[in-house]
Amino acid sequence: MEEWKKTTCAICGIRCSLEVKVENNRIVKARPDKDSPVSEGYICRKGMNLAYHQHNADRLLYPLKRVGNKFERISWDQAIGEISEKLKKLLQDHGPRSLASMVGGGEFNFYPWRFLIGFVDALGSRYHYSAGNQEFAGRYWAHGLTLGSQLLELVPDYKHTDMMMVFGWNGMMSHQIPQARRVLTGISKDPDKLLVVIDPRRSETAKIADIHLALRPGTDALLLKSMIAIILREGLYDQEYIDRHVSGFQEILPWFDGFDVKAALKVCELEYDQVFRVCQEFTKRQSCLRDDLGILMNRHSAFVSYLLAVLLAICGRIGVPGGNYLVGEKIYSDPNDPRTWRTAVTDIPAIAGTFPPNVMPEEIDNDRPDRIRSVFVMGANPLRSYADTTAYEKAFGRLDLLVVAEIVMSETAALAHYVLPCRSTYESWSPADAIIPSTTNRGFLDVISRMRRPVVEVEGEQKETGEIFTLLADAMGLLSALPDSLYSTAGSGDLRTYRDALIHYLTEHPENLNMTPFIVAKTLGNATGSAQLANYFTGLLQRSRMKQGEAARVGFDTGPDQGLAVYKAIIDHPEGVLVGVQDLAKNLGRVATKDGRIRIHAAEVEDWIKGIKPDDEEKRLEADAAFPLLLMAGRHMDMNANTGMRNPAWNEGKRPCTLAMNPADAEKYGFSDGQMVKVITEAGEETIEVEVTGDARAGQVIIPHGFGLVYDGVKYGANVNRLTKNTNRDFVGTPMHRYVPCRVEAL
Ligand SMILES: Nc1nc2c(c(=O)[nH]1)N[C@H]1C(S)=C(S)[C@@H](COP(=O)(O)OP(=O)(O)OC[C@H]3O[C@@H](n4cnc5c(=O)[nH]c(N)nc54)[C@H](O)[C@@H]3O)O[C@H]1N2
Ligand SMILES: Nc1nc2c(c(=O)[nH]1)N[C@H]1C(S)=C(S)[C@@H](COP(=O)(O)OP(=O)(O)OC[C@H]3O[C@@H](n4cnc5c(=O)[nH]c(N)nc54)[C@H](O)[C@@H]3O)O[C@H]1N2
Ligand code: SF4
Ligand SMILES: [Mo]
Repeated sequence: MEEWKKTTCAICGIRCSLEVKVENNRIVKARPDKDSPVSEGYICRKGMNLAYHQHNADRLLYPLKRVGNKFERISWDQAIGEISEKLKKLLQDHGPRSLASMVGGGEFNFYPWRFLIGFVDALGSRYHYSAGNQEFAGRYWAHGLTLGSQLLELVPDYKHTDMMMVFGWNGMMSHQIPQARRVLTGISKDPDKLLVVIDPRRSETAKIADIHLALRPGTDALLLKSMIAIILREGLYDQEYIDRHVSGFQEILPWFDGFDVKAALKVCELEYDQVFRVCQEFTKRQSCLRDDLGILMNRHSAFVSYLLAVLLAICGRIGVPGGNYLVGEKIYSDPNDPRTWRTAVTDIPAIAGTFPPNVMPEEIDNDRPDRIRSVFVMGANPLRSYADTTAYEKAFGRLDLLVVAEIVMSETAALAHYVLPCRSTYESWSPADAIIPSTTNRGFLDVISRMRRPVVEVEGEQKETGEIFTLLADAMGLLSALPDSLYSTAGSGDLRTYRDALIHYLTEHPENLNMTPFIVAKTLGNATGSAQLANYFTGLLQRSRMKQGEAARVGFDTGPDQGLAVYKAIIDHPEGVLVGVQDLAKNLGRVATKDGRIRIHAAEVEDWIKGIKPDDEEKRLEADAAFPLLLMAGRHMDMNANTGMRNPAWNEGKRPCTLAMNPADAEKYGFSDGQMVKVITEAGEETIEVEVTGDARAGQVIIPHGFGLVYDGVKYGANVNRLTKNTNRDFVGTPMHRYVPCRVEAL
């Protein structure tokens, strides 16, 4: 009999609701879930091919220990015992600063992060490296200054907007907002709406734009400074909004005084009239803005994010219908606070509590006594995902302890001392919603929750990541004796009595509050078979004990059992349950600066903004004779899913990993389609096949990321991060992957 089970896609951060067909414990097909209020029947090619992610030859089944050049299968007891002994010794000899965590992109199975981070925190280290920091650090930094919180995002209200302006985002390929292709083609086709795309090349999104500003790569700072200067000079800004919600307006005026807009736009290779028209439309319409890696992983990353916030603020587009709404948490790692940890060698402060993967090799590969000596990796593959594979190989070779919690034998796991096999998303309980607010076409930001349940059984000894780090925490002596009441109520099957016992225990022992996830995992998790489900339950209880704030619960009683009722509804409805509605009229109340105003003047940016001048930028942009082309190192397209789709069979018959080159460059340098070439950069070289295509702008070549994986022992495609130098980064540590000087040579 055909069995379709409801779950969600874990291949990108959007997490569309899906149904999967399971035969003999294998996912054989995936289709969109039409019942889901989140994705409303939406799916993309990656979701359709989910089975390649779940079932592949590299899946890990047992704990492994490296002995010489080989891995040996060991028991869980041995793995946990040996890792904890080694770690205890390292911490004793070198202190907590010698330990770091590394978590990945937020795709797949993001929920267990908290266990690794909680584990490392409890051992006294604040060195949390994350993929998020490698893409968003600049934005976090800018939003910390302007909005008072590094984790507040400006999410476009694309349902009500009549103009979406896009900087360096190729949503038609990468998604990044729910149902991206539907939304973008909808705006594009509507004669009353405008889609403006700012991208050096004719990306898939640029192709459907009403206006495409094909600026020269790396010149967004000049363009933004020009746009703001135009808006100020022409009086196009929203004075009433500024008076009510913005601080520092008068103070920023001198930054733009006398700025030569025409000369600047010439450097950007853009027409003044066209940019002027975009400014007029943006200020007169219910406009919103969306930016992404094209600017985040590019020159002046953090400052460009700052200018975007200034642009939105002076046009009155934050927290208003059709504009950008504030979504996210209140977190600010103040770089001026001595309690904020900084990296030892590269002196980079934590941003939103995390550190950039770009600097990790330097933090390990040095001779300081406080260098990093042990790293725990979970859900990340730094040996393919982060800049400078060569630097990583060397640095990881110097670690005393590298533990990788993975579902596959990744390139990073292959270097580990211990590899711990995790259950995949489809073998565990894992909440689907946390990062991206679910926006449906009901017209406001609904809060919808979904919980994924196991749809297939494990075929080996894999454990939930939450359980693995609970075992490690216990072995490290971090879980003090817990009262019998927690075990007995956990085993009773009555969640109410467990809840009461837990609240009682934590009230008596507030010092153990930060160990709650592990306490819950060890008691309720063990009794019910899932550390992650148990924690989800207690998480909901906590929320219901708090005031709901903007997200007033819909349709649930507000009594003491509210959390339990919500929990049951979510378990029963994997397609999603509406648990709250944000009051958008109060959205601007989320601004977390001291006076509650969007702060557009900050001393930190003054010198830089003044220094952005056409002549100086032109000089900085001049190509080095040895590296005449610009490599866009990493393209997010339909044939990659970061490093999460290892089996190359899902792309059979396609050309997934090529060097995209404009026909003009192919002719200039004498390359032909299909020819094998060597791409050379400051960091290294890699061999790849040329694809002659208008997808690349003249002077620019493109390689996707997520390839060069060694699947079932064979490498396929080029590893773009062999070509990226870890030191080619912004001051906050973000890699300049969209701006890598290179040359191409025939083989
Ligand atoms: N040059 C270049 N490099 C890039 C980019 C680029 O544009 N250019 N893009 C970057 C971006 S934006 C990102 S977000 C990063 C992402 O890079 P990473 O942070 O490395 O994340 P992923 O490749 O998404 O997944 C990493 C690992 O998680 C494992 N995994 C999957 N499911 C589970 C699970 O349930 N449990 C556990 N423990 N592990 C699991 C996968 O097997 C995979 O090996 O790549 C970056 N790398
Ligand atoms: N299919 C697929 N989808 C994915 C992923 C994947 O691996 N595969 N990964 C996911 C992840 S983790 C992420 S972070 C997102 C990333 O999603 P995106 O940021 O949309 O991905 P990119 O392909 O880097 O697209 C950025 C755009 O910026 C443009 N660009 C390059 N240089 C410049 C410049 O100087 N200025 C401007 N204004 N634009 C420039 C590029 O031409 C490109 O069209 O994708 C997610 N979705
Ligand atoms: S958009 Fe993302 S979540 Fe949705 S099907 Fe595609 S890969 Fe999966
Ligand atoms: Mo990403």
